[in-house]
Amino acid sequence: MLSNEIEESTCTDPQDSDSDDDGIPDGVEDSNHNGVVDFGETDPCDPDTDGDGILDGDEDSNHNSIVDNGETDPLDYDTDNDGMDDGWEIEFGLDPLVDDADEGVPSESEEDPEEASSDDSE
Ligand SMILES: [Ca+2]
Ligand SMILES: [Ca+2]
Ligand SMILES: [Ca+2]
Ligand SMILES: [Ca+2]
Repeated sequence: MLSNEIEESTCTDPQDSDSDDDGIPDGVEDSNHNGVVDFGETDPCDPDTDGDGILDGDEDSNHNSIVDNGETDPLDYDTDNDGMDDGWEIEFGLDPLVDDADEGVPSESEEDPEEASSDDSE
């Protein structure tokens, strides 16, 4: 049985340019082509590298391995750091690129204490 040691260590198939079928070619995900998922690279064996429920190829919609304007970060499950996963935000109609954590949560606890004492008429 012939085994290719390099290919054996990863899931990547030389016959398949997109092993995890996330839309981004293996060679773009493993941008330095060393068979290792380095810092800043998406995993060519995992269609959802950050596990936020959105495929890498949907986050990096133009498949260039760069987080462009309007794209979520395939390496950050919470691109806008508002505490909600990108996939969760999309599911609930929020914008994963906008911190909308306190949207709809009223924070009107500030009342002017001088408003209460209005007995000093002119
Ligand atoms: Ca891929
Ligand atoms: Ca993802
Ligand atoms: Ca991109
Ligand atoms: Ca978020």
